[in-house]
Amino acid sequence: MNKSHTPGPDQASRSATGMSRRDSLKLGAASAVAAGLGLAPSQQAQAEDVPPGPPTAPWTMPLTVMRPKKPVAELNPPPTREAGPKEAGRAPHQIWGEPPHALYRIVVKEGQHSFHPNLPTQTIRGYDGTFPGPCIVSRYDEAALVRFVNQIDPYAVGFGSPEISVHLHNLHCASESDGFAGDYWGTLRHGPGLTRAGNYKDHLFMNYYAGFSTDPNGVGDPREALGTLWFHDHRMDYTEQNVYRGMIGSYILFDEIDSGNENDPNPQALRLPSGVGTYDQVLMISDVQFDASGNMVFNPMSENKGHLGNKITVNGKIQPYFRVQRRKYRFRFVDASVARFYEFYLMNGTNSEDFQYIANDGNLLEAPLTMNRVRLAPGERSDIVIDFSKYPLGTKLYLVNRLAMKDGRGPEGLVSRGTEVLRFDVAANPTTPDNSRVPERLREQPPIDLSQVTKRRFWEFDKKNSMWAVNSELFDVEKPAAVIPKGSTEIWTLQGHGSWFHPIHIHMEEFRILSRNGKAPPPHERGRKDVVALAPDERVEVLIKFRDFTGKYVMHCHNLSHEDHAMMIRFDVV
Ligand SMILES: [Cu+2]
Repeated sequence: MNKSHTPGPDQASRSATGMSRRDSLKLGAASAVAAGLGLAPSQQAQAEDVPPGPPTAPWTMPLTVMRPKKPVAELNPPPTREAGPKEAGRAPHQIWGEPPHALYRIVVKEGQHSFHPNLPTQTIRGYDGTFPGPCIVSRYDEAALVRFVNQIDPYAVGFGSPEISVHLHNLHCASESDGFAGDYWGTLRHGPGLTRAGNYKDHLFMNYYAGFSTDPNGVGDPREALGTLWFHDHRMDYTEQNVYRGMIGSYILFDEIDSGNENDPNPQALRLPSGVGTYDQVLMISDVQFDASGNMVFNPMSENKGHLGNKITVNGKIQPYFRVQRRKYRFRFVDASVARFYEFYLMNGTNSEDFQYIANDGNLLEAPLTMNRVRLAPGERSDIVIDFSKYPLGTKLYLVNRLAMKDGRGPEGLVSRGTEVLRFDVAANPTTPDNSRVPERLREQPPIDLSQVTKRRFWEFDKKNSMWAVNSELFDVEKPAAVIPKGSTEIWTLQGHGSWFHPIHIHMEEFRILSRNGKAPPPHERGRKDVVALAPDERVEVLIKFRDFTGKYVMHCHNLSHEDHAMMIRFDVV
């Protein structure tokens, strides 16, 4: 183990909790958790090295619809700028004025979850004890304060860690609320980024557009608006296990342009299909591995390749159906899987159907694209609009993943048939007129301006002594690999090596892809992004600014096994 990768203060005392992959490598294969590696016959083309899993009858239950979580009237004790006496020892909120406007309380705890009626109920660990966790709907004109209460038994056994660090993926966010990998906490233990353990931790999401601190009006740039975000665990060394066990949730941001109201009289409003939980649907995609008896398993000894499941779940269900009206719907895909890439097609019989592709990584494009596929790497998001008015009542359409993966190395290519993961049943005519639309112009993008670039940095993602490394170094939670003056604009070169894919995610700020192997990125990647899937030996150049907030952040591979296996850097904005 690299000496620079300092364990947190809790780790020496860890006993009953799950091992990290690094722990298990040290202990050797004999300590591996026994796991049945099952695979459904329909998925054999995707993972031929994994034996079949338990059969599950398709289309036996409806899609779980993600509806907005309700805020609470007050929190007790009330939130404060400095961490409260029973709160995990975080740094003070960088911005603190009026009491925040929407308060949420999310309890992180064990829960009983059914992925499918043919399988036994599983003990998951998630936000509010559900898989996936709740959906928070927020707006750019109001801050949200989310109190995460950790009720996981600090002596809990099995895979995963009772200490957590919640990251809201994609938010332009102050460091103390970003879920830094070393800021993990439970009721007994804490990571090196915090001063003490606690019962809860408040995350303040200001929902400011990037650039607010240099905008004379303090508003920031609406061209930087974010839309489809998700939160998940980020606890150093255990992120994969905690995410796999259920610590995922969604967060949606609206503003005046993407207002979440298809009947909005404001001429600025896009009037995209609206109503989170009605015509605006979050689809969180996770693959889960079940053994022959139908139990969810995780093998922390899977050679740190990346963990693949044998069943693909959509909002926590295997092959659900969704009854739709003959009208337009917005779907927000989130690849919440720990290692699996997807390429989804909308199949009508043997035809793959077109739809409007409107947002990549949650960011509306300048103009919609007509596409017939959604490709996602772990951490990526895509928003599409499907117009079901084209199809007669009774039509059944299937969302099919055709991207094959044998292991965590990366996609192998397309298979002809693929795996059906969700069925759309065109079941009714609209009960009210569909006033939604997909306008020809969506959201203007900030210009790509290279004149402000002050620094170039080079980051190479490769293996080093059987561990995943960045520039040959393992993650050092105490030491920044880059110290960046606030307000800087930089070009980062991300270089892959070998035969592995690495989906690279940078916290705090989005980037623009300047080139992929010297060529322009494909049209759907020309907006702002926060994850870029680096193909083997690929070189990607991105333009990125570091605005508004200071503190410690991370860049890492979003194949969570690679992340836990130290393919991560800390960078500090000062
Ligand atoms: Cu990777």
